[in-house]
Amino acid sequence: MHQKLLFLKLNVLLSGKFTALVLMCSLVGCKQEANEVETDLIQVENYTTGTDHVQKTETYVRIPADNHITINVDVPATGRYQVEVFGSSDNGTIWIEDYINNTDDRTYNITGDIKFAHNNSFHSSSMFGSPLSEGSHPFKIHAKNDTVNIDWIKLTPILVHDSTYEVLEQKMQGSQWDLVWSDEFDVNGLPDTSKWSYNIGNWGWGNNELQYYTAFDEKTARVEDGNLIIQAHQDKSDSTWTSARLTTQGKFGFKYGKIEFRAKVPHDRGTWAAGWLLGSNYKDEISWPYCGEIDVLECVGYEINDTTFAGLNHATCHTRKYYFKQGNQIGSDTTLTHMTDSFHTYAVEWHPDVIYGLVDGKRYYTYDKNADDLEWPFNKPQDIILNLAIGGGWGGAKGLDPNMDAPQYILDYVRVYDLK
Ligand SMILES: [Ca+2]
Repeated sequence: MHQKLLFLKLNVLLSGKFTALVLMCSLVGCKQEANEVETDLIQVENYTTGTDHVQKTETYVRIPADNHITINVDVPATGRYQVEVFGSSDNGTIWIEDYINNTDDRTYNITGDIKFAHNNSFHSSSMFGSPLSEGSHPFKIHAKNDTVNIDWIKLTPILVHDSTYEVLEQKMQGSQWDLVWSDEFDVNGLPDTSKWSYNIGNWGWGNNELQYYTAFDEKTARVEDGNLIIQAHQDKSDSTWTSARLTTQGKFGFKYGKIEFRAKVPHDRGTWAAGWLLGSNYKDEISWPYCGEIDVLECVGYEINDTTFAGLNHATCHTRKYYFKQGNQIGSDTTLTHMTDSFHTYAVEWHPDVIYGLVDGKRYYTYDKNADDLEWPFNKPQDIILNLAIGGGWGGAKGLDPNMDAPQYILDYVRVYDLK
């Protein structure tokens, strides 16, 4: 029931955010993994294929904008990784595509844009939290905006995937809702580690989101006066954002039931608050959307009026048959008042053959079970996730409010019920 942590690499420890995580983890009794997973520098000049304009020297590869190379990378264990690149560019960035088992012809961007300082000298640049499964992966390294020179890349494990947890399966026959699991957020301080673990990093989370999710940091996630507060902050020196993403992954999986989030959401343009469910068998981008996703509370700031706080909540199910990258996801929205200054209860009733979305007890969304696993992966456990993103394909579609100052996503409780 603990997170296995693989933290001992010196270059990881040199990062302040990760040093804090290691220290806090030892305080709360997480176990550090003794067997360090070793990874080597991957010399990119040994690439297998490249587009026509790629040039190779003895020590590095020159990739013009909109070109790429493919190189095989051995991932030693399923988990989350730091992806470090040693390279240079004047105005270019790179992004890495995991091309493993790409039978769907999708784009598995596992790093977002990795930037370089504009001085054209070789240096190291990293993204954190990339989800990868064990095995040999063909990576496509893409250059964007300008030519990029790359000498090597390196993967360092941050967290090994933990798939051992308790599954709570709810009965869904009867007329009375009965509480089976909750966090009422009534003990001040860091969130309860018997219920929540942290997703960490800044790899873009599949949506080009801007924030770095930190862990064990009361600045980004704390319980205060009966509520969980997830708060985003912008570093004034380098303009980067931090926030938090909590998950029951590795602690509790849920199958069926009513799941409620009582929450206030931020109204600032550029924010994206979410309370949702993700299939417990998610382990890398290839496993999504086969694992299924049920979005219960999804509110983007630009849809919420800055004065009245009236706006929209969205409920959506993503499955291999229907999901947003195909543009055919099945969702619905509902209008609400006072979303930022008063609590509303965002809920889903998940039955073996149908999912309903509700706000304040009023049903506004239905997703029906259909033929097969591609349409209905919802007969397997799902994890609960709470996060506040900044920017990204949806939340950032209208830009960021330049005056936004430390927006808060406030949850009074998360509750799971069965029906009997
Ligand atoms: Ca509470």
